[in-house]
Amino acid sequence: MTSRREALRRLGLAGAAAILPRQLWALPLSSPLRINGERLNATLTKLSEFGRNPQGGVTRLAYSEADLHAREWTMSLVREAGLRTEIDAAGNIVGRRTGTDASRKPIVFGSHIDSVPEGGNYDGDLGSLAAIEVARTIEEHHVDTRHPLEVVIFQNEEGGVVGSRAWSGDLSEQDLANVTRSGKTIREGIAILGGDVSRLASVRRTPGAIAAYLELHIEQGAVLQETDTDIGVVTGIVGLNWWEVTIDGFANHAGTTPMDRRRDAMIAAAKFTLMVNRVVTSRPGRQVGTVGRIAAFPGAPNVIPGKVVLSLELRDLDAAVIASLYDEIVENAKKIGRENGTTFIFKATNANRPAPTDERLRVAIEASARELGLSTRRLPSGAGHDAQEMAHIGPAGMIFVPSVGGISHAPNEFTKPKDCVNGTNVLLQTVLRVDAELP
Ligand code: HGY
Ligand code: MN
Ligand code: MN
Repeated sequence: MTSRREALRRLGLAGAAAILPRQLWALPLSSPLRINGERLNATLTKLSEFGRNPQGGVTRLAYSEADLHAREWTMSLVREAGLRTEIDAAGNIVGRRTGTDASRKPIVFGSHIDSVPEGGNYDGDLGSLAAIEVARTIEEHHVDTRHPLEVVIFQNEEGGVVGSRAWSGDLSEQDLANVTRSGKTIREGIAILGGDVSRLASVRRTPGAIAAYLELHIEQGAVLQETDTDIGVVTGIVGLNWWEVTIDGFANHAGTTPMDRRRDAMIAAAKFTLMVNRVVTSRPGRQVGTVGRIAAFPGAPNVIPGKVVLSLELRDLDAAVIASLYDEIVENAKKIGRENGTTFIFKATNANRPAPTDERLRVAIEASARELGLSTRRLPSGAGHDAQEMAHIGPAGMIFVPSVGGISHAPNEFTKPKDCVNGTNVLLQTVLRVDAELP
C-alpha cells in the first residue's frame, strides 16, 4: 500500500489513504486534475486542416504531403507539452517524460494521425491529441509519476498498424516491400518520415518492455450512442487480414466476341464479391468480409476485361475463424474460375493478430469513468488499432467515446466535443491510476 499512499499524497489526498481497503485498480483514487477541454478541441480543429477535403473530412494517407505536414505540426505540440521528442527508426513520433522510479517501464499512450482516403477528423486524431493533452496537463501541474510516460503517434495505422508492428517485431522484410495507399512502399515511407529501416530492430520492444499501453479512440460504431453510454471499455480487438486477389481471364473485343465465348475477369470478380458476402454471412458470429477495391484491365468500355485486381479483407476476434473463412473462399473461387475460364491468385498483403485487452486496465478505465460521473459499457472493437500490437508487448487497454450515427472512415465522422473531453479525462485519470497502482 505504500505506493498507493504515496500516490495519494502526491495528489493531495493523503488523508484518504488510511481509510482505503486493499483491493486495487477499482478503488476511488480521484485526482482533481482535469484536461483543458477547449485546448483539446482547438487542436482537433487545427489538425483537421491538414489534408482537408471539400466534403469536410481529410485524406491524409501515410507518407503523403498532408501526413508530413500534419506530423510536423503534431511534433511541435508534443514538444510544447514538455516532452523529449524524437522520430524513432520506424518513423513513429515519440515524446518522453521521466518518472521518479528509474527501474520502471514506461506507461505508453497514443494513437495515429494518418487517415484512409476521404476519412474523417476523429479516427486516430482524437487519441493522438488526447495523449498530448494528457501529458501536457500532467506537466503543467508538475505531477510526478513513478513510471516514465511516453506519448506515441504511430505511423501508417491505416495501412495495417505499421508503426506499432515495428515495435512488436511483427514487421517483416516482405511487409517493407508492400506498396501502401499513397503509392509508396513501407520501406520508402519510413525514410520519408525520417526513420531508418537499417535500425528497425532498435525500436523493437520485447514482451514486458512497457508497463501498460492505453489508447483513446472513437467507437466507429453506434453501440455507445444507441445505449446512451459515455465511455466504452474495449474487451478485445479484431484480427484483420488482407489479400490482393488477381483474376486472369482473356481480354478481347467487346463487340465481336459472343457472350458464350468470353473469359471475362470482371464477371468472375462480380461472382467472387457476392460469394465472399455469402460465405461470411452463412455462419453465426460477428465475422466480417469486404471487397473494398477493384480495378479492371485494360479498362476500356469496348474491351472485355482480361484481368481484375481486387482486395479481400476478413476480420474476426478469432484468428482461426479468419483462416477457415479464407479456405472456404479460396475453394469457392476455384469453382467460379472453372465456370468461366478464369484463374484466381491470392497474395497475402497484411495480417494483424486479434488481441484481448488487459482485465486490470478495463477495471481501471471503468473506475476512472465512474469517478468522473460517466457511464460505461464493455464492447469488442471491430476496427483494428495499434493497441492490438501493443497487447503483445504489455497490458493494453482502450477507451471508446461515442461516434454520432456510428459513422467512420467517412467525411461526416463526428464525435461531440464534450465526449472528446470526457474520453481524454478518462485517459488522464487512468494513466494516473495505473501509475499509482501498478505493483
Ligand atoms: O481499418 C481499421 O479497422 C482501422 O480503422 N485502422
Ligand atoms: Mn481507421
Ligand atoms: Mn484509428
